[in-house]
Amino acid sequence: MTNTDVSKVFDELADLLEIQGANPFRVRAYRNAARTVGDLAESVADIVSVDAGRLRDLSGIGDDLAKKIATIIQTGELPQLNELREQVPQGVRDMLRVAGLGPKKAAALWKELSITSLDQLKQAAEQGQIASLKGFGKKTEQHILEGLSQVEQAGQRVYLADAKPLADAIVADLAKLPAVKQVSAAGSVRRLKETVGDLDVLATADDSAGPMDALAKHSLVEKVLARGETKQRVRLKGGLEMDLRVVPEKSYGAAMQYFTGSKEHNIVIRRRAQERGLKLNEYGIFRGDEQVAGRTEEDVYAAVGLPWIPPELRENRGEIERAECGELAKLKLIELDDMRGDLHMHTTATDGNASIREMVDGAKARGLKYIAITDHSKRVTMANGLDATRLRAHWKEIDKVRQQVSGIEVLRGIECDILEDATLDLPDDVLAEADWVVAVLHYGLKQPQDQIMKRLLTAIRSPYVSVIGHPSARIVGKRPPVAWNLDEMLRAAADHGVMMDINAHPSRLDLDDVSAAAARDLGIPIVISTDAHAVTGLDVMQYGIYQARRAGLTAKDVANTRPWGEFKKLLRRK
Ligand code: DGT
Ligand code: CA
Ligand code: CA
Repeated sequence: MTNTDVSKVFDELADLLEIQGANPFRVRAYRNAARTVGDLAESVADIVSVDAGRLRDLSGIGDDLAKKIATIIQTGELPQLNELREQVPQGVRDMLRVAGLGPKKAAALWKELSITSLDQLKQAAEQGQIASLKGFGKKTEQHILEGLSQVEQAGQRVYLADAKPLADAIVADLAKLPAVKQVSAAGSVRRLKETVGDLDVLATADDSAGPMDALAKHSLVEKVLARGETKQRVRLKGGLEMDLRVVPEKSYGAAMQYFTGSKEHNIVIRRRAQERGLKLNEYGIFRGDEQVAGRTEEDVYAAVGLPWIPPELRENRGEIERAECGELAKLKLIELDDMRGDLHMHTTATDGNASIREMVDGAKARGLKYIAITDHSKRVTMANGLDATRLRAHWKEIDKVRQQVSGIEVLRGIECDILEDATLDLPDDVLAEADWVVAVLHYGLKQPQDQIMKRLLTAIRSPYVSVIGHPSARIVGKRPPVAWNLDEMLRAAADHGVMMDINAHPSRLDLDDVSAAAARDLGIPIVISTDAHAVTGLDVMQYGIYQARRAGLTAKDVANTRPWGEFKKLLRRK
C-alpha cells in the first residue's frame, strides 16, 4: 500500500459520500486527508508499522482518520468504502470519469433522471433531457457528450505512472525466485507509453509452474483469469490485467522483441525478415526449420540488418530508417540524472502545499541546481492566483529565501494565464520584472482554432514570455488538446526564441512525444518541468523524461539539463 493507494481510498470515499449528499464538512475532511497522505514525503505504511500513533501528528488527521489509515494499510481495504460502493450503482460511479461531471452532477443525474449507466447517460444527452435539469443547460449537455466520447476512446487504459510501479514490483519479486533465470516487462510499459492497456511480463524458467504459482499468490494479484502451459493471465487488485509468458531461454530475445511491440514496429521488422528469406515469430528467427537467432533482442535485430532499437522508439515513426543509417546507434536518450533544473512549481502563495523554502530544500535534495517558483496569476481565482501586488510581495519572499540558501539558484517566476481574449493576465511592467515566465492556457479551451492560435501567438510574441507551459492543455484520456495548429505555433516559437515545455505530470505529459519531436526538429529548446504542488510533486520528473525519450530527445535537446551558467544565457533579454 503506497501513499497514493491510501489517498485514492479517501478520494473515492469523499466522492461517494458527496454523491449521497453527505455533510460537506465530512466530505471535505476526507478530501483533505487524501491530499495530506498523497503529498506526504514519508510512507504512511512505514509510519503505521513503526508507530501508528504518529499518524495523528499529520495535519487534519484525527483519531478516526488515523484508524482508517491503519485499517487500509493492514487489510488493503476499508469496509466503509465497500459498503458505499454497494449503495451507489457502478454506472453512477463511472460518471466521475466523464470530464466535467463531479459527484454533485452525477448525483443529480441519478436521482432526477434515474440514470445508472454511461449508455443511459449518452441516450439522455442525445435526447436533450439533460439540458433542462437544474444546474445543467445545453452547454453542459454538449460537454457530457464530448466527455463520453473521450471515455470511450480511453477505454480502461491507465496512466503509465499507475501501471509501471506494479509491473516493476512484480518483475522484482519474480526475479527473486530461484527457478527464474530472466524476467522483464514487455508491451506498452516497456515502451514507456503514457497509458497502458494491460501489463505484459516475460520470464524464462525450466518449468513454468514456479513463476505461475508465485504470481497467483502475489499480494498485488486479485484473481487468476486463465492459465495454460506458457501463458497466465491475471487481474490485479485495482482492475489492471497482466499476461505472464514463460518462454525457453533460446526464445527469450525473440519473445521480448515480439511482445514489446508495437504492432506497427513489428510489422516492418517481420517484413525485413521475409525480405532476407527468414521467418520471424515469438520463438525466434528461422531459416527453414533452423533457428538462426532469438536468444537476445540484439540477435533478432542483427538478423534483420539493424542495431538494437530502444523500446521507447518502437512505434514505426522513423526509428527503423534511423537505425538503418546508423543514426540511432549514436543517440544517447536523455536520463533523469541529466536534469539540473525544474522550472515550474507552486507554493502556498497559491495552490501548492509547501513554502518557498520547503520547495527549494526539496529541489536541492533531489540534486537540482536551479528552480523557478511559478505560482498562478490572478485569473485562476480557484487557486488564489496572484495579482501584481501580491506577486511582487511573493517575489520579495523568494528573494529572502535566495539569500538564505546556497548551491541552488531560485528564479522569480510566474505561471501567467493567456486569457480568452488573447491578452496576458498580468501587465508587461510586472512580467518584465520576472526572471522566468511560463505562459499557459487554462480557460476557454474549447475556443475555435483562430482564437486559440491568436492566444498562443500573443504569448509567443511577448518579449517577456520564456516558455509555453503544457501547450496543448490536454488531460491524458480526459480532455483533448486545444484546436491548435502545431506547426504554426512551433514556427513562431522558433522565430521568437520561446521555449516549449514538457509538463511531466502523468496526467498531462504535454507536449506529447510526437509534438516534442517536432519542436526538437525546429531547434526549439525544450524544458521538462514538474508543475509540483508539493515537495513530492518534484518526483514526477521521471515521467517527463520517459515522454522525452519516446520523442527521441537527448540531454542536449533539453534546456534544463544545462549547468546554471549555460542555462542562464538562454533566459530572454528584456
Ligand atoms: P497496451 O497493452 O494496449 O497498452 O499495448 P501493448 O503494446 O502492450 O499491446 P498488447 O498487450 O496487446 O500486446 C503486447 C505486444 O505484443 C504488442 O505491443 C505487440 C505484440 N502483439 C500482440 N498482438 C500482436 C499481433 O497480432 N501481431 C504482432 N506483430 N504483434 C502483436
Ligand atoms: Ca500490454
Ligand atoms: Ca497483453
